[in-house]
Amino acid sequence: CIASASHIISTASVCQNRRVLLISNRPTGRISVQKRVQCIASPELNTSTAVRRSGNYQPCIWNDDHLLSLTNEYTEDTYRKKAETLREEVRMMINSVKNPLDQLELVDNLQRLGLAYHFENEINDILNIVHNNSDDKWKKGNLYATSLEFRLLRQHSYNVTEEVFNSFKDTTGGFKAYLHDDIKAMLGLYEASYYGFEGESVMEEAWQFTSKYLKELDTKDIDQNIALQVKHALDLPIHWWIPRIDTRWFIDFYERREGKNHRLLELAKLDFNIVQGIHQEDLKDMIRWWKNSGLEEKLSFARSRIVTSFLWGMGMAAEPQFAYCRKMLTKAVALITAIDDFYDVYSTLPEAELFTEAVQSWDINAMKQLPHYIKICFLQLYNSVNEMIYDILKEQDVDVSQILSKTWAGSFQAYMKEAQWYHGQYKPTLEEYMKNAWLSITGPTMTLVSYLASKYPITEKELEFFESGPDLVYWASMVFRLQDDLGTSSDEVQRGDVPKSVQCYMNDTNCSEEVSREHMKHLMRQLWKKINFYRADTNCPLPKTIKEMILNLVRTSHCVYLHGDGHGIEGQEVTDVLSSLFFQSIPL
Ligand code: LA6
Ligand code: MN
Ligand code: MN
Ligand code: MN
Ligand code: MN
Repeated sequence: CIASASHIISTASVCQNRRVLLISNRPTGRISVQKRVQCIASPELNTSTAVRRSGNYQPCIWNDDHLLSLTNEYTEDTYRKKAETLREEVRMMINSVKNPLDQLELVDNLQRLGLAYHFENEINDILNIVHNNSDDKWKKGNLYATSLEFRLLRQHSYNVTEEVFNSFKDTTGGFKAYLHDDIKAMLGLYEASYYGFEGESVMEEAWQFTSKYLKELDTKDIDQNIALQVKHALDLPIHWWIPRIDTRWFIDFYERREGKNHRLLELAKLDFNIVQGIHQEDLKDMIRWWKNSGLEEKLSFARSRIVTSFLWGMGMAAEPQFAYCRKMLTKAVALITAIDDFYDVYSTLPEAELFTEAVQSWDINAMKQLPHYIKICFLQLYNSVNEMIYDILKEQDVDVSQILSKTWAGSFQAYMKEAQWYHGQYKPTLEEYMKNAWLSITGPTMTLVSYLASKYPITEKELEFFESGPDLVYWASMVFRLQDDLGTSSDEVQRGDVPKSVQCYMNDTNCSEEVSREHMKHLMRQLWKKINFYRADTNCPLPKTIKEMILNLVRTSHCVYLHGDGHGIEGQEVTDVLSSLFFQSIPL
């Protein structure tokens, strides 16, 4: 129930707390230096005798040299030209479609085929026309059409009410039972229900009604294309997939369709391959950077995950023009992954304290106090972040050093808190845990990096927005954390770590792990309603694309952790996804 979500994760108390964590000025200068010297003298800092855990992480499964040797014919100009010609043909086709339902289906297809970024004007024109159309004959009594229109308009932040579904409900208030005969409509309503806001009871009921139906559906006797669609939708709704993973799936799906448009399909495949060629070059850059950093060899205890790190960067910013953004995000994730293992697995508590202080001071002089083995990691972080600060100062004349270093420090302060809890064998309640865990998942850092590295003109208003600890980032981070815990906490707790959300809730309520996991899934869906709301909020100064990147961070977490710990353990499912996204082109 919704009440339990707000009860367990109280917004007000968390909001107050997070402001402090984000912007507090930590002691600097002489006082902390003295403290560090004391720490060095303590026996716990003896790096050779400390008791250390192991993450038991395997080496990265990708072979760097092989990946660096890849070449891609789709980076050639001939394909670009071919795509340009096809794009103009498709544009003419789009403009020739006049029936509202056909127009909406076309918009949906364009988006799911990964082509929306070429046709933004056309799509906006169609949605405007449909939204302002007072004639509703085309959708009256048609749940499929009504759901499609609702989903697309909500996705694009139009003001639409859940009341459009009232005519599909019977006198007792439930959805009409005969709707069961129409799988396509049920699927449509299911997908639409993920765009609900908090307190929208029709939307909640739509989800209950359709998800139960789809889960129980016997797919043996139905059209196999629809069966595939149902499975894909139950894995994740459209709203929660990383667009590009959905696109790779949808291209195959669309190809099997009866009434497909061959031009559209041809363009989708070609565009996918061209963009893949761009991503491959970005990824190769990142592999070279990571190899060159030497951190894989130097930090033997840490995960070396440059390819999956790139998945996060690509997941947040896939479009060709965001190469810099993708790369900055990839670097951030690769470093966060390694430093997270330092805090969670390898370091002693005093070592972790020194590292946290060093990042807080953002001072190269702090390096000399650090245990030797982690210096190289600190310096890589320091240089990478400063390099970004430099690029932005050079290109935009804006100094982002304060906000960026403080936000990074905020993530590590939250890591530190978890380390203290672990070493003190403290078991937080779920509420207490989440007050810290939305920061320790590094959502604020990742979203700030995406904004700063997007190359959009940086404005004071937007910087203030990020500094204020915005709700959009907060709720996105909450879902990201819950999803990470669902994917990783079994191993974490076994190896020795703080209880994560799943375990905290078990401690709080004495429930089984299974019940707790179901509760977390329930919470994630409820919290997405807040994300939907704050994304549509007109007070948010961020460009639409940046808001989309914030949502994409959450979506990437859903995809990476769909079948367990795709980031740390790199199971077959994630490996297959990575191959299909980055290494296998689609045969034309
Ligand atoms: C999560 O690992 C981790 F380190 C990541 C890099 C993935 C999520 C973070 C991003 C995208 P783990 P913990 C920056 O599950 O200790 O160990 O916070 O994270 O649960
Ligand atoms: Mn490797
Ligand atoms: Mn960890
Ligand atoms: Mn951690
Ligand atoms: Mn985790």
